[in-house]
Amino acid sequence: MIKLYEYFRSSASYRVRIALKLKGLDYEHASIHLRRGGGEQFSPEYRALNPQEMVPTLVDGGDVLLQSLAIIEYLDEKYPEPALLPVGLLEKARVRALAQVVACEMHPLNNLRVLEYLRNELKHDESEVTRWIHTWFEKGFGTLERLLADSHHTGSFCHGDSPTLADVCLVPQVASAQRFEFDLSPYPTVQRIAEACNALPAFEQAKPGKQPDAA
Ligand SMILES: N[C@@H](CCC(=O)N[C@@H](CS)C(=O)NCC(=O)O)C(=O)O
Repeated sequence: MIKLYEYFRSSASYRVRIALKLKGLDYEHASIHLRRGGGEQFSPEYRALNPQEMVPTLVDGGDVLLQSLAIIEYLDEKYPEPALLPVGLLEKARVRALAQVVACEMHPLNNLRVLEYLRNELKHDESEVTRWIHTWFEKGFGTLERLLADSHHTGSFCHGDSPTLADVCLVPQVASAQRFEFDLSPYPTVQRIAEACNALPAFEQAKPGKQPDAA
């Protein structure tokens, strides 16, 4: 049995949920509340599982896996249908690049620990923190829009007409932008693809508000 340690609002957890649901895999949900009691990710029990003190962590049998992209590629190799990466070498690289624009360049800058550091250590007020958040959304979504709008590989989804790792990363980032009231209207291709994804049951079921630990 697969067990996913996660938090409903965590976009890295959301990516793994989408992948599990696209592949039709059953899993046990384990809640790690990132805010309750100073953050359950810092408890000694959880730290023993994930020394990064972050969600998600996936446990498959006795094996512990960290990092959402590594987890998703593991699931994709172990359960190949439906494939989340295209076949060709260049096509795979394109999908991974789109996923990494989100996972490496956008998401880490607006992570909870970064925002808490801006607030609590550097004493920025909420308007400055919002400016920070929106700055990195603007850079990242601008990049994604150009990469998606300008490529003949883009179809109903980020790459062709079925969801890939790129869509699995894009949708949680769009949800996060909406939560932080960032205007997505300058990014019509991003919005169109997110809507196409959210029309699929796997994406719908993976939404933060649908999770057992949703506030
Ligand atoms: N690169 C990691 C990022 C994981 C991550 O940033 N998780 C966030 C939630 S989305 C977290 O646990 N934050 C806890 C904290 O900042 O204290 C992955 O893709 O799994």
